[in-house]
Amino acid sequence: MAVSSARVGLLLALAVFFWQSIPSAAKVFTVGDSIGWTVLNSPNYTAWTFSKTFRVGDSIVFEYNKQFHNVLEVKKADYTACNNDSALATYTTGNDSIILKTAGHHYYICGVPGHCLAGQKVDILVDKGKAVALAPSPSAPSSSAAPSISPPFSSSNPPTSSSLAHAPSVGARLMLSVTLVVGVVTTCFAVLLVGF
Ligand SMILES: *[C@@H]1O[C@H](CO)[C@@H](O)[C@H](O)[C@H]1NC(C)=O
Ligand SMILES: *[C@@H]1O[C@H](CO)[C@@H](O)[C@H](O)[C@H]1NC(C)=O
Ligand SMILES: *[C@@H]1O[C@H](CO)[C@@H](O)[C@H](O)[C@H]1NC(C)=O
Ligand SMILES: [Cu+2]
Repeated sequence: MAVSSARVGLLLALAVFFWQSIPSAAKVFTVGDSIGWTVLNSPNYTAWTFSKTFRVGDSIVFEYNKQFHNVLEVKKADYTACNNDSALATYTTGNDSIILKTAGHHYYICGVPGHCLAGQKVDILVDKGKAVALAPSPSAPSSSAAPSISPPFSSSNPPTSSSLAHAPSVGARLMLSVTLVVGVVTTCFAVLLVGF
């Protein structure tokens, strides 16, 4: 009996393994949520990033009044020093959607004098090697109810276009897992009957 239990456990582990290799859907994060990108009431964007997991393929959206703010992607030193004169990228539309294409830190500040020093800065740490499928489009944010399961393999390589293929819907994932579980149970019975 102990041997059978071990076998069942192994098969269940395999099912979980396959389930995890199905990429989860990309998420869209609005920086600051409903508060947006601002200096009013000194939002703490470090606190905002806590409890969030950013993955390659996810997007962040900066929403702000473009008369008063902008978004600069900067290097770490410029993030720390609030230096606005060597931006890696500049965004000024007031509704900037940025796809997180690489793992590691992505530093953003507002370039308007004083704003970064007042806390309008955010360090987005993107998980290593945990790519998700691309969001359908920034205008159609993926459901936050989507399970956030990461693939089991770790890789420091940026995802290729194939790994950014559309993710199966939650329904498809459910169907797949049901199929897997049915397969596992059937296999277990077969194993028990043959008694091998
Ligand atoms: C922002 O929040 C983080 C995490 O809660 C905290 O460590 C940090 O001191 C806060 N910063 C400010 C300026 O309050
Ligand atoms: C950077 O700061 C200077 C003042 O120090 C300001 O005139 C300029 O507009 C800022 N640049 C950006 C891109 O916000
Ligand atoms: C930003 O753009 C998206 C579509 O790209 C739209 O759904 C959203 O309402 C816009 N937000 C603001 C504050 O304009
Ligand atoms: Cu600003």
